[in-house]
Amino acid sequence: MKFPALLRCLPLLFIAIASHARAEDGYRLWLRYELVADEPLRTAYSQAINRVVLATANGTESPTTTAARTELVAGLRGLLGREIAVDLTKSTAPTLPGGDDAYALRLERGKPSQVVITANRDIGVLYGAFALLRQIQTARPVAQLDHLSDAPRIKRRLLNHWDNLNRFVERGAAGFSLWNWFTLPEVIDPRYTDYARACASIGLNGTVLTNVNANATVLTTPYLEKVAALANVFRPYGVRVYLTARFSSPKEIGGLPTADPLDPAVQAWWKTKTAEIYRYVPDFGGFLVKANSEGQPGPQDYGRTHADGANTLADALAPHGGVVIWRAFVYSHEAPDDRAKQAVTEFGPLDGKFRANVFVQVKNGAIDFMPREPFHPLFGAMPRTPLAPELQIAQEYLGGSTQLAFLAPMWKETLDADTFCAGAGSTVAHVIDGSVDRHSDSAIAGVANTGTDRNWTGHPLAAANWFAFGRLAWDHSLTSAAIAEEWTRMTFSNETAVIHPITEMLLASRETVVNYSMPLGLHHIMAEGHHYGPGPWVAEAGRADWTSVYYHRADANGLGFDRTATGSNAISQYHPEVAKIFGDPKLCPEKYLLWFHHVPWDRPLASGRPLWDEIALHYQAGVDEVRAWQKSWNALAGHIDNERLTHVAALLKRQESDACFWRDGCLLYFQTFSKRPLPAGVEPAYQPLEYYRDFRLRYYPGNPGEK
Ligand code: BDP
Repeated sequence: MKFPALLRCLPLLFIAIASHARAEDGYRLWLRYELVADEPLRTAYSQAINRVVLATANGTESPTTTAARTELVAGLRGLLGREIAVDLTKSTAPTLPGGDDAYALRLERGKPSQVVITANRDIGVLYGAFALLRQIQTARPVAQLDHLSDAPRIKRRLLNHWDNLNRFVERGAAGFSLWNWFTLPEVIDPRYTDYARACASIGLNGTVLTNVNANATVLTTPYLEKVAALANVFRPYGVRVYLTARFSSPKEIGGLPTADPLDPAVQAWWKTKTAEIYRYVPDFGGFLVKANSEGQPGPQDYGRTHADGANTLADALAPHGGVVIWRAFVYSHEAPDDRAKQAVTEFGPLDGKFRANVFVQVKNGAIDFMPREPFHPLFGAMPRTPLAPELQIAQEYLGGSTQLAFLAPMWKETLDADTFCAGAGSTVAHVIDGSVDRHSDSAIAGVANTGTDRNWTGHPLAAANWFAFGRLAWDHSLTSAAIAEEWTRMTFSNETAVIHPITEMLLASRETVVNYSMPLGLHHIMAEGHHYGPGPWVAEAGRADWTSVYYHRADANGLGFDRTATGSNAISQYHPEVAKIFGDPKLCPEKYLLWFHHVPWDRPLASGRPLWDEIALHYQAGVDEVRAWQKSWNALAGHIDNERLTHVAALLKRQESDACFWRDGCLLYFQTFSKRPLPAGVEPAYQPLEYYRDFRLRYYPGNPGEK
């Protein structure tokens, strides 16, 4: 090639290199559709799938069947390297069990052989399409395609975005909000479609676009136009839009003198506003409300109850088929009682007082998304009210988008916990899927970890949490291991040398974070404001229950919050079967020990070692585990792309130093009470206590207190 010709090619070459470099930037998430590497398997799939038939109730094209076809054509082209026709037909099969979202796959080994996806509604076909692609992506045997059928256990599977209208994401560490409110509704970022595809691929079917610390502006007409534009993009993917409703909206944007939920003018305002929303978004899901919590307005401002507030909104939504999701995350610094008890105290008596289209949304634990919490006692305490668990995908207290913490094991711990509310086996999962109390509607929410970062979630491995939330929302009986493996295969490779180390790290990671931050039931000992690092010394904050000393209660005698009858008696809020176990320090699982008990420093634990030694060894174990991951991660060189390899390696380095910071800060501080030496095997701190105590971490993303 002559020189000038080469020059002419340079831009092209650059694009080629650039696009290669971007090939594994994480944007495609788990929907990568790379050519199946195992040739015999690819051939077997190619022979089996000559055509895909979408069999729907009426056999006609819709935006949803088009989405399914587009996904299948592109996905199969990538996976099998072939163009495969996707046709539509009217289903003659009987209705599938499992409702609107159910699907069934059938492999018809004729000539040529084909796969038929049957569903009750078009959205089921889309879920079936993603299931077919997932089978191939995870290298399952072809025969499994036959009679593969599924249906979700929970009806409303929602992401909650804590996104502000100025695009700041509260507790979000992966960039700005995905929603570009300023350029909507004219500019439709293709990313909105990819967001909906990602959600649908894991079965999510709703999204609350705005922060629970709500801004009434989103309910004004110009913003409803923007909301409608997003809803239009999401609709073919079965993702319905919900909004947070600021309780004082009738005053703030409605010009009324009050927001009293029993005031007829206020009720009329909500009815008119809701009707307007449905004109823009005919399938609008409903309102999520944080009221009388952390300074947010609410019905109690007018001497009314949470039920009064929720019911006013519920009455406005009912004619349109919408729901209210009312949060139970309430605690008041005026109430002298243990913060862990306040939700049950306030909401328990309201059971039976909510309209039929109201959910009460309950965080997995009674404090606040700690690395480990026992299940929230409200699960099992409100049989007449459908409860929606609120899980946090964003790792507010588990290292944000900087540290690895795969959360499926944490969520499973809550979902599998037995409340005993209707006898043994009344697990949280069965309470929330409606089976224990026979509720016909059910919901689950995950606080999203997405943002404008190219890879959506900041940490390349944090996408596993978005994926895991969707998969568990669909089927809470899936194991963490199965989810981790699926995600790893889809996101990285089907090579054993890749699957094993990554799934091992994922599955261990949450416990590792617990070990180096808040082991043995310690909780809420993080730094104030950003919540990223340690702050066991925090003794003064806006309110007592924002301090750490309120929670760990360290003194010369020991450590931990006595929540038994001799203390706050929070255990009495659990069913007696559960209270018996949590309330007895000998029976209480050690992982919850300091949550429920104040334990002397020298009391021997199960290992025979005294509490102090055990705590110190947990902190050290956390650090050691991160170091072990660094080794196994680095061994992936050559097996995975360099881009993600180096990005995660760098993040793990940071995680190791953060883990040491947690260990050193906490142990030095607690040592001022225990007055005991570090046991053998625990490394001495790098710095004196003052260094950790005085350290100021600036501009941690997502911290609403520091903008
Ligand atoms: C806490 C967060 C705060 C949220 C609050 C909530 O620190 O930013 O607004 O929960 O859930 O975890 O309302």
